[in-house]
Amino acid sequence: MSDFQIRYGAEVAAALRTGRPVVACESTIVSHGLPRPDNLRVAREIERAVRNNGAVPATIGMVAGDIVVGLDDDQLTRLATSDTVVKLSVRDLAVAAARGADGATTVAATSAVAAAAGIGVFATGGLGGVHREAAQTFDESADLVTLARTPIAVVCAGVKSILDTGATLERLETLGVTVVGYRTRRFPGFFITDSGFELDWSVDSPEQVATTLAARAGQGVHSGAVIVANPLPPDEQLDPELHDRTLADGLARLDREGVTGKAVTPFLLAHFHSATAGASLAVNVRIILRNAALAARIAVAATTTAG
Ligand code: PSU
Ligand code: MN
Repeated sequence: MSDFQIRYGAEVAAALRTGRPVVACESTIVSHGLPRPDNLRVAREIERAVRNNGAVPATIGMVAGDIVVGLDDDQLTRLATSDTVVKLSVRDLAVAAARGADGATTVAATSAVAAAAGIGVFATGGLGGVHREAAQTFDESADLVTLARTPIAVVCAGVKSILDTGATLERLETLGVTVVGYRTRRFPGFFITDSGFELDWSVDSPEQVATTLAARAGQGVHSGAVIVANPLPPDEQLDPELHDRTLADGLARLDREGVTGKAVTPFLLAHFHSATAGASLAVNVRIILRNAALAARIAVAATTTAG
């Protein structure tokens, strides 16, 4: 019988014990955010990008009711290929464990588990946030409130462009979540380089992020997340016109097909991937791999800064 404590992959356990740099990676991207069979290949590439930049990857998910930090390849394969993997936010973790479920963790759940495991850096694609129809639906991702109370650095390409970016930035400000641009003062727009919104702060290097994290720890005043917004170079973004057209179609389909709640984000991502004949998928993969590489460099710098 499980005692429900977090399980660790052997390599991650050893790395945490010896103070080596570790980067948390999420599994919702793999199970619900990317189409099959590319998802498993990409999951492995994310881990390779972390390794190539000097850190140990800890992909987080739930296998048969156990929260696992550092899924092995069999477990990763199971979460990438099974049809019964549940999308788990923080509130779902205990009940899913009690049911012995297989689950993929969102940004919210992954960052909460990572922080509980003592991991300080997390790489993802784009955060969840305030949905465009939130004025009617109240649909705001639990990513936002969770990041407000979770001490972790999250490397992302902003919030997914399917969301209301301006409203999301306002909520992040209200919630006291630190947001810095990586080598830019423009907030990235996930599939596109520039969301059109300005940031108060930018950082120029992994070392500067590490110093920020050290300052936060030293001050002991603020314990929420630091979002490191890492834009795609303009020549690697999705064609903005194609983006806007695809988004308009996707939002209309949502409405027509009555998709709501936690199905909204996977539905819109899948719509993008099929409607752009894979162009958005290629962009999504580039986003994740770049973020994984930067997160690893930040984790390495944080180890040096702390030690
Ligand atoms: N970023 C991606 N692909 C994804 C997600 C983020 O590039 O699939 C997932 C994350 O797990 C995020 C979730 O936490 O979408 C947000 O879902 P919701 O809007 O239902 O909170
Ligand atoms: Mn939602």
